[in-house]
Amino acid sequence: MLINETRHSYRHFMETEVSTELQRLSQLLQQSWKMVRTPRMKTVLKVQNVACDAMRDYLKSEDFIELLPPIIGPVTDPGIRGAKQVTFDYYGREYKVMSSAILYKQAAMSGLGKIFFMSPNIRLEPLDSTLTGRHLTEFVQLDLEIAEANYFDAMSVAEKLLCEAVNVVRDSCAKELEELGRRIPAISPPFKKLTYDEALEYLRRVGLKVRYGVEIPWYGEHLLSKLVGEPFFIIDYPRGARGFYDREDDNRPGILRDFDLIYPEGFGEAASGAEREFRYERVLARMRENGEDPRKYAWYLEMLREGIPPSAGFGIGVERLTRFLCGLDSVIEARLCPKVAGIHSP
Ligand code: ASN
Repeated sequence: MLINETRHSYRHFMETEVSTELQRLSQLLQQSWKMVRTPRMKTVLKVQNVACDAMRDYLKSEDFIELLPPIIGPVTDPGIRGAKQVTFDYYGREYKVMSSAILYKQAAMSGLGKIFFMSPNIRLEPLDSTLTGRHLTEFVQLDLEIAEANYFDAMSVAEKLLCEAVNVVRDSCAKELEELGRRIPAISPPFKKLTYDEALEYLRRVGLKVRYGVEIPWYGEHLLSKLVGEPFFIIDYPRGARGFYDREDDNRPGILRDFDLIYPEGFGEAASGAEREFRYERVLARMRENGEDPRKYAWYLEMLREGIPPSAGFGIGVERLTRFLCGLDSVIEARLCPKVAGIHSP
């Protein structure tokens, strides 16, 4: 079913909206295995390595434990903003490839306190994402979770982590950045915080109307990212815009205690995170509200019924971070054999 649907919309897309740009990208990606031989990609991947090491070192110095990432499970993150999950047959049962390991992060933090994964994720993004320069269907996020933390604690880790990556790359990759013609802007914590309402108002003033209650579209984030000029958080999204696991504020019904971190210079979203709803009854209600079938989440709900600590966390996309650090047009330059929506490539 899923494969047929995807095929149908792909054909429609190719028949009606093929542009030279798409053809060019498609041609390039047919031989994506050759891209890694270019000096430019070697330089980009060197910077990526240095950034990943810097983030790992920082988190380990803060007593985070790195775990091997789960890749499959009976359910995965449903809060993936218009993308589809990959479903496959696992010995007679429907299983999913991780769209994000959020549910497992909560399990892991309940035993270990502060954890992170370098987590490979698959999301079948919509066809209009192909040329954004920001969307891959296969990507990696550094996904972390902190027990007994609130969303301000998580934002504080996010800004320090990003600054650490930038500072280490600036110090150790001067030659590489010069080769790429990249000057990373100076950044330092704390980053500005705009509420979702303020972000919508900001966009309205520059002529982009976003309906209240829905996710800010990527081009809205792009616009804000160009206008604000430094990294910043958008916080307090309305309930309904995000997954059932983002915690609703007890004192501000309808408002979630969550955030996105946005890069400056038009690079758009860097990270996305939240304080978690961990109370069984609340999660059940939110699942029903979002049209999720709670029976599919049996193991997760059992874990919540038994009780887990409150927590907060976020995930930062590694290819998008690389794009920002190196000043790339597109995330396709930030990984081996990149996959984008609608293009069949190696
Ligand atoms: N990593 C995100 C989080 O921690 C979830 C996601 O990727 N959708 O909230």
